[in-house]
Amino acid sequence: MKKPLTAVVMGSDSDYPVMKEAAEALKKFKVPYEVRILSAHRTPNEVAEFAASARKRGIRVIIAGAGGAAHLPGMIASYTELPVIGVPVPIGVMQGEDALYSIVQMPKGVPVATVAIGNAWNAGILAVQILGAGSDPLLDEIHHYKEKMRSEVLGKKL
Ligand code: RP5
Repeated sequence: MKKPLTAVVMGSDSDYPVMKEAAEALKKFKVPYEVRILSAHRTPNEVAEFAASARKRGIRVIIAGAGGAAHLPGMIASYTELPVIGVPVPIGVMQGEDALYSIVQMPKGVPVATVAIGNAWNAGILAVQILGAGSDPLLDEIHHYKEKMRSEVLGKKL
């Protein structure tokens, strides 16, 4: 595996069934990534260390998913200048509404780009688009991906 350009981080292994979609999207575009389990509440020191050193290790975009109080994406964004994409993971009685509000309500100056509840695939695609902003071939691949979606929708028969 090449040196990772993207990190897919989640608060618990119980988030993996949702978060693996982000990894699938990165794989589709051949973007090298690493996957980590780090918890804002259970392993706060390791989260800080990971986020503060990510750029030095060559990471360019971080995808972070969490459920419930969901402080992981925001906490990572506090420790790094890299763009962070947050994924609200649906768990418990609130099924991700709690996580969505937590992730999207970052204070001025510390943004986290937030995708829909459970839509880790879109986090992966957005990460490719961010990486692709400096690379025309990667943006061309996104263009083809969108064209394919367009023809799939137009080709649907009821
Ligand atoms: C959050 O708590 C995690 O992101 C996960 O969504 C949730 C529950 O974690 P577990 O109790 O399943 O480890 O921090």
